Amino acid sequence: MKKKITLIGAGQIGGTLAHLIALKELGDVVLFDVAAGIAKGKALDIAQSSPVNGFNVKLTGTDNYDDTKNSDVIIITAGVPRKPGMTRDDLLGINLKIIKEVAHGIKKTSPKAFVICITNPLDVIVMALQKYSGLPKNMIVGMAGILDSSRFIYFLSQELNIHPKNINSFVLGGHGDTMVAMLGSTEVNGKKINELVKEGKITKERLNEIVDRTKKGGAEIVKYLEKGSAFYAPAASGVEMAESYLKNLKKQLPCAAYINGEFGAKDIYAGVPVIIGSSGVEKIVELNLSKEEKINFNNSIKSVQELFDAAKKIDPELK
Ligand code: A3D
Repeated sequence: MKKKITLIGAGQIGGTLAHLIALKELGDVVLFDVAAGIAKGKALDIAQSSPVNGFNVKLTGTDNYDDTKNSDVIIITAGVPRKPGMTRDDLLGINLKIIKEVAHGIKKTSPKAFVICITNPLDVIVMALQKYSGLPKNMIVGMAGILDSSRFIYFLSQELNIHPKNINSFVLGGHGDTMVAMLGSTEVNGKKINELVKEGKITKERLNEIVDRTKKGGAEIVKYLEKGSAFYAPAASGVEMAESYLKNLKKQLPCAAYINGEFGAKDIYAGVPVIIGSSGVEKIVELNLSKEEKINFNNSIKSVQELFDAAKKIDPELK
C-alpha cells in the first residue's frame, strides 16, 4: 500500500515538498492549509504534471484534519516566514499559536506518524510541538541541520571549485546565528579542511567568512526575495529526512532532535547527528568535539534554552 504523506502548510515550502515527493513517488500527498484554496490549487497543479513527469501518486488539498487521518509522515511548515530585517526569533509568538493548533490536529488524527517540523524558530517550535502533541520524542524531529550543512558545503564547493559530493561536513546546534559548523570533521576529498588551510588552498579568514555566510544564509535569501524566505533547499532537506524514514535508509543526518544527556545537554531539542530509520530517530551519534566546537555548541544550546524560556512566558502550558 502507498504511504500517506501529509504536508501541513501549503505555502512556498509545502508546495515544493509536494512536488518533490510526487516526483520521487514517496507516497500519496495530502496538502493541508487553513487557506484551503491554496492547498487544493497546488495539489491539482502538481497532479496535472503527472502525465508529463510520469509519476503515479495521488495529490489532494484540504483544510480538514480528518482527510489527513493515519498519515505515515507529516511535514509541518504552517506558520509565518521572515520578512527582511526580521530574525527567526521574531516569529516566536505567532508561530507558537499556529503550532499549538497543528499539534492538536495531528495528535487526534495521526498519532503514529513520523513528524518533521520546519516552522521557525525551529528548535523551540519543534520542542513546543512535542509538548503540545505528547507524541513520542523519537517521532518528532526538526529540519535545519541538513539545510545549514548543505549551504556550508555548497559555499565551500564554489570556493574550492570542487563537486559538493566530495565534501563531507555538517552544522550542529540551534538553527540561528549560533549554529556551529563542524570544521574539525570537515573533509574535502578525504582531507581535513585544516590541512588545506596549512597547504594554503584556502585561508583561515576565507573559511571564517564562509562559516559566517552560512550562518546568515537564510537572511541573504530573505533580503533578495523581499517577500518570504528560502524554500527550494529547505524542501529538499525535509524530503531527505522523510525518505530515510519511509525507506528505512538509516542515514546519518544533522537534525533537531530531542537530546537528553548527549553532547552534555539535557531535555532540549537542537541540531545533532541522528540516524533516521523506520523507528524514527533511532540514535543520536555522539562525536568528539574540539574545545572550540564544544564551547560554541554549548553557547548555541544556551540560546535555544533562552528562547524556550521566552516561549514558556508566552504560553505557561509549555512548563
Ligand atoms: P509560507 O509560504 O507563508 O507558507 C506557510 C503556510 O502556512 C501558508 O500557506 C499559511 O496559510 C499556512 N498556515 C498558517 N497557519 C496555519 C495553520 N494554523 N494551519 C495550517 N496552515 C497554516 O511560508 P514558507 O513555506 O516559506 O515557510 C514556512 C515556515 O518555514 C516559516 O515559519 C519559515 O520561517 C520556516 N522556514 C524554516 C527553515 C528552516 O531551515 C528551519 C527554512 C526556511 C523557512
